[in-house]
Formats: sequence, structure tokens, C-alpha cells
Amino acid sequence: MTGIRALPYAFPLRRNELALIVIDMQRDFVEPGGFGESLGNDVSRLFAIVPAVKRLIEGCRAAGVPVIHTQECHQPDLSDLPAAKRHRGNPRLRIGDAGPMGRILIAGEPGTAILDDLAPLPGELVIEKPGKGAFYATSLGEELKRRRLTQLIFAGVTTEVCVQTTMREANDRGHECLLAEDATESYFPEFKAATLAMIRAQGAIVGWTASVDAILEALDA
Ligand code: C5J
Repeated sequence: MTGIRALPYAFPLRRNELALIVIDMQRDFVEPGGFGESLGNDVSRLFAIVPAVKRLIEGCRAAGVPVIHTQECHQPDLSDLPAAKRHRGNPRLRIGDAGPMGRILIAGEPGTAILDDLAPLPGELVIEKPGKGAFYATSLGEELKRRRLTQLIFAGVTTEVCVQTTMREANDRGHECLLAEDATESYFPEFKAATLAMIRAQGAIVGWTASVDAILEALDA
């Protein structure tokens, strides 16, 4: 069996059923001067994974593995933004307010865009999602079924929020999920470490984890 060196054991690769999902590599979460930083987060941690995410995307494209991108965002009239999400906590700026790079998490605003370095190619699927999970209120599930993509590699931010939520949604829908350890990050290092550990615990209860090197090595083979 061809596999990817992974934890807790080799990922049972079926190349023609594989896709890469890159979660929310958006300017406002990752770039200095954006919304994430305005909330007091150290975005340098997230910015540092850009080269690894780029290498993974390019390696997947070269191997013929479809690349799917997600963006957490809402309609300009906020019709898809639950009040409970808009009013949660006590932030200086809320979703829909004018932030350093345009209206926060609103479709089409500069800060909502995916980083130029990781921009989707024409023809790649981009899922705009109003929730943390990419399956909730989107066409992702149907798109994967239509393309017969049962195995998913995950990268992006943040590890314990949108990445983990989407992996759990995918796992419950019958997908085999592999998280690229060095192509995901959190503002909180301890949350990233805990997420990797809980995903692969109990015999891969949510999925597997592997380095970008191990994934690309297997795709090159
Ligand atoms: C993501 C968030 N993408 N933390 N969003 O994780 O609100």
C-alpha cells in the first residue's frame, strides 16, 4: 500500500480520491496591519507558515491533486451573520465594521481576500463560508461528492478553530483527513499542539497529521 508517513500511523493514500483544502489564509487573519493584529494577536506566527503552505499547494498542483480554498466571510448586508456571532465578546471591532483593510470579514473587501502568494488559480474551487466549519451552509459536501474526493489534506488557519472544525465535519461525513503539521498555525501555540494531539489520538479519531515534506515525498513517488 502506498502511504504517507504520518501519525498515529501511515495515511492510506488513494491519490485519485485526494484533495487539498486550504483554510482561510486571508489577509485579515495573517498579515501585519490587519484585523487579527488589531485584536492584539501575534500574526507573525501565522505569517511564518506562508512558505510551507505555498510549497504544499504547489506540490499538490504539480501532482494533479485538486486544491480547494476557503474564506470565512459574510454578505455586505450581514444577512448570513447570526446575531450571536456578531455580538460575541467585547472586541473593539465587530464583523462588518470598518477595519484596517476594509469591512471585517465581508466578501470582496481587501482584508477578506486570500494572500496574493497563495491566491487560487482560475478553475480552483473557492468556498465562501459564514461559519467556522467549511461544510456548514456551503456547497463543499456536494462538490466533494461530485468529484469523488474522499481523502482530504488540510492546511491553513487557525488550527484549533476553522481547521479543526472543518476536519471534524469532514470526518463525520466519511472523509479520511490528514492535517499538514507545519502548514497550519494558531495565535496560541499550546492550542495548536493540543489540536494535533487530539486529532490523532485514539487511533486517528479525527484524522492523521504529517509534515509537508512527508506529504510531498509521497506525492512525488
Ligand atoms: C479561523 C477564526 N479561520 N479564528 N477563524 O480560524 O475566527
